[in-house]
Amino acid sequence: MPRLMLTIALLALSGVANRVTAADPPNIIVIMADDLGFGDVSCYGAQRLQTPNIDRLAAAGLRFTSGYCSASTCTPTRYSFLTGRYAFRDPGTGIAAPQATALIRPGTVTVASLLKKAGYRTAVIGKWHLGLGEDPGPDWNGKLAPGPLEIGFDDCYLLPTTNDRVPSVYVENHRVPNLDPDDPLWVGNEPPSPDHPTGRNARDTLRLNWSHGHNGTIHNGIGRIGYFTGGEAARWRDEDLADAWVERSIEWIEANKDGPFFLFFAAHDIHVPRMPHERFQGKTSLGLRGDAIVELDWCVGELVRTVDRLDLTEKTLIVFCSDNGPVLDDGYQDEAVEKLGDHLPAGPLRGGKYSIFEGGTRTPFITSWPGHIEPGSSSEIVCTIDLGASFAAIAGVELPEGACADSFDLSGALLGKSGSRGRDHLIEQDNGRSGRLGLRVGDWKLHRTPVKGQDDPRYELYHLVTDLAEKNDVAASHPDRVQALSQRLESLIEARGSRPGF
Ligand code: NG6
Ligand code: CA
Repeated sequence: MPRLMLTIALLALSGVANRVTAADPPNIIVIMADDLGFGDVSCYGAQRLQTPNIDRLAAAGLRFTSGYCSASTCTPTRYSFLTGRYAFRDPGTGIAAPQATALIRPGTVTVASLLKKAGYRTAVIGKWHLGLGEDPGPDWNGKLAPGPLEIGFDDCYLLPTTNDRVPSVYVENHRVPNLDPDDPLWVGNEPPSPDHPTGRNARDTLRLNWSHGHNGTIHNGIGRIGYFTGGEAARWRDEDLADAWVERSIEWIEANKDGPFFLFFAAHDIHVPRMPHERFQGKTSLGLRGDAIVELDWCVGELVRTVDRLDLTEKTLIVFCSDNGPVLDDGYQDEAVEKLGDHLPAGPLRGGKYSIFEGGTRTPFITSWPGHIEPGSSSEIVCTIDLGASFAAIAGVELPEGACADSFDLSGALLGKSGSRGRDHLIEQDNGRSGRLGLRVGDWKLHRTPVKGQDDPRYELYHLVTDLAEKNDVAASHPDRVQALSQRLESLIEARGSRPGF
């Protein structure tokens, strides 16, 4: 066999067959929900509320039952999604503080920069929470750089931190829009004066009480994490955030309809403080947490309707996912616990936000591209960290040397191509400071928990096929498997990267 043909044959056998490169690269929309659990939408089993728009997306596309985000908190998952690197490799990528500076340094290869290189127009609209600016902190009254525009996004319209962290303003490209120079923003870690109203000294004025933390500056009747003053004209109302993301997204998609475009729609729903628009309040029996899910579902519907209206349905790949698993009381008394009833936010999974149990990182995960993805469901293991390498393959760009260390090209599995496989293994992390990690390999899951004062971590082992809820630790009866998996995990941690061919 001539050498070229042999090479082609070997490539075909060696997993390059999993790769899908579109002749005409599709527009790509990633809709990332915040704190949405595996069981929180009706197409994943929720019965106490309906999510018709998310369900329709799933019915038209692929519904993954082993779709993951890489961490069980926001910042590390977003960091890994954009950079294709496990966040635990880069200390300091846990939940970002209000005054955090840009965590992803300019020049880093990201999903956005890869797609930009392939000729896409790129935008992020919604929650950022990856820091802005340089030391000693973001210049809230001046130029907020570096940020998304320095790592591959052409446009951004942001909730700069989180909806429970100060400052409660929007950021558009490099600036806080509508900022009155006579009313500058001030942001700090301590109250600016003893009489500054906070969730502690003016608790009786709050319209949503806190349960833990969230007792700093009061904005819109709600205590926040951290302190800020000024910028009155630039502030948002919690109730209007979803409308703002949707309105901006529709305008942006219309302006870029000739494509190809990449939109990262980073919903703030259903993160605390859950305060959906008045028209969604009271829509479910689950209280504000359920109502926020309905608001999120409406956002998804608006985006899909826009794509359809512009005749882009068959030209647009939509991915729906979450940034971590569910939490009920995350610091406000919003009746998420009291009104839960028999709703299971994580479905059949154990754990949720902050945890390495499956409920922490296994979430709703849907891909839809009518005419290109055969509708159905998939049990292949896929993760938000893989979107970088997979989108690069779909758009036909090579990954530069050293980029996206842990991002697998799963374009075949994500598009449901027959015979295409997902990951054989995945590391699941929590917020990243504890050293606690999970390793899923096929049907097995190893938990590694560092123990204070001891060299060796403690291991647990679960067989997910017979024990999806991770209730029976079988480590003691499978010492060989624990040893093999823990060695594999240690070598993955030590490695520079885990992507095939990296
Ligand atoms: C925690 C906050 C929680 C939430 C989380 C980040 C307190 C007591 N808890 O520190 O409310 O903001 O950080 O959530 O303040 S995430 O989804 O953005 O990672
Ligand atoms: Ca989150």
